[in-house]
Amino acid sequence: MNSKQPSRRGFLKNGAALAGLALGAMRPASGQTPASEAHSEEHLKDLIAYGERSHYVKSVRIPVMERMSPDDFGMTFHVLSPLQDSVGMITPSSLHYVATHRGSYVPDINPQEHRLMIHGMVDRPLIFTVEEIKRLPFVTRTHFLECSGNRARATHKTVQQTHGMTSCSEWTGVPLSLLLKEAGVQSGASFIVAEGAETVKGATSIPLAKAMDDCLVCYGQNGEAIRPQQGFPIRLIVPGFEGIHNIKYLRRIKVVEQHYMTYNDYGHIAADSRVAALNRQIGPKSVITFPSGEQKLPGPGFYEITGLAWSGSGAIRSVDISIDGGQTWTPAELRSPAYPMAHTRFGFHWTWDGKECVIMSRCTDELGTVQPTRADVAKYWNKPNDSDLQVPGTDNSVFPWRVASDGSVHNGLA
Ligand SMILES: Nc1nc2c(c(=O)[nH]1)N[C@H]1C(S)=C(S)[C@@H](COP(=O)(O)O)O[C@H]1N2
Ligand SMILES: [Mo]
Repeated sequence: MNSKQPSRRGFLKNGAALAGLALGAMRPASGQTPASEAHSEEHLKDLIAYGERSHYVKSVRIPVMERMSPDDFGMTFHVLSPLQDSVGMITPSSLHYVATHRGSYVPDINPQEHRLMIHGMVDRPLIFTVEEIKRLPFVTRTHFLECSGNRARATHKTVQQTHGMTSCSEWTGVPLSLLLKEAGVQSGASFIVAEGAETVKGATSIPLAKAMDDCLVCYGQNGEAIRPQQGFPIRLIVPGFEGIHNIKYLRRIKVVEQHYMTYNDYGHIAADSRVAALNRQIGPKSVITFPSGEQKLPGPGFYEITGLAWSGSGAIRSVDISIDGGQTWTPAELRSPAYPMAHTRFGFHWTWDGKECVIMSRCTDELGTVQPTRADVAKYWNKPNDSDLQVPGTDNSVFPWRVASDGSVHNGLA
């Protein structure tokens, strides 16, 4: 534990500030309704078969500000995960962000009819059923996904709006390398093109080295089948690469000699190799989820600043917090396992003095790469560092929350 932070024992001894809270919590619960009155027999049967959260819990996904979902055609555009309510490091599947389906509805795929074809520059082109994929040796790994559209604007109010296009799940599936070795990749191949099964196909080019390294063909998400919005029955997971590479409804992998300009790559790949590289692998990024925009601190006193950190290049090594707008930094504690290419939860003891301040987090990954400031990012792309900085690559800059003296929390870019 960092020496500048109060020790946990000291914190418990100084529990007086929280005594009022504890008393309230110990009062016997009243007004409980017997289950039989609250639910019909039908509903009770459903609940026994498949659980649901308490109706007191209201946390929900919302569409991005810039475009409504469902739209006039009943289609879903980008839908944001409620990071302000998140705890731990796993996003519940029902609250995972959803990327636009590129002009298609979420496909309703019968897993018995679905096939995955591997062809192109291989010795033995193969077609797998989902059952055949499930018979193969599998791994379970925790990885985040993030859309390149996940960028904070001054108009955004909450962390759901500034950062909600990232989520983290426990994924289960077969290493793609195993399937490719089974097919026998021919010499001269350097990329794969992966394609989804929708009307408008999601397709993407991925370097063969990445495909053979840690990509997974997944059928499991958080202990059950992948949800339709996340790619049922199978999806590709490309750990640490921009979300668009993680092809849902995966139905075809073609091994090819060079990068293919696919539907998805168009607009995401630039002539500038720096842009192309940044579009693939996501840099170290973090955000404070509490206290965050539109939350309110009831008054001065003890709080735990908490949030999430992740990197496309490996595990998170450390997170620092600033409570003075980035002038000084103090280490936070990692409060979850720090898996490679996974959300990592951090926490930081903070006693708020009731004065206006700007809080921010900054992470460092296992390569030693430090999350850049907005000024760094603006300078790198040769753009003015104004409140609506829009960079060509994934924006992983340090993000500020302004805590006003009345305890209300606001977007620090506004
Ligand atoms: N088949 C298919 N796969 C896809 C997409 C798509 O439209 N179709 N969108 C991609 C984009 S842009 C992102 S950011 C991720 C998002 O995954 P999610 O919707 O499960 O969060 O899926 C990618 N895979
Ligand atoms: Mo995306």
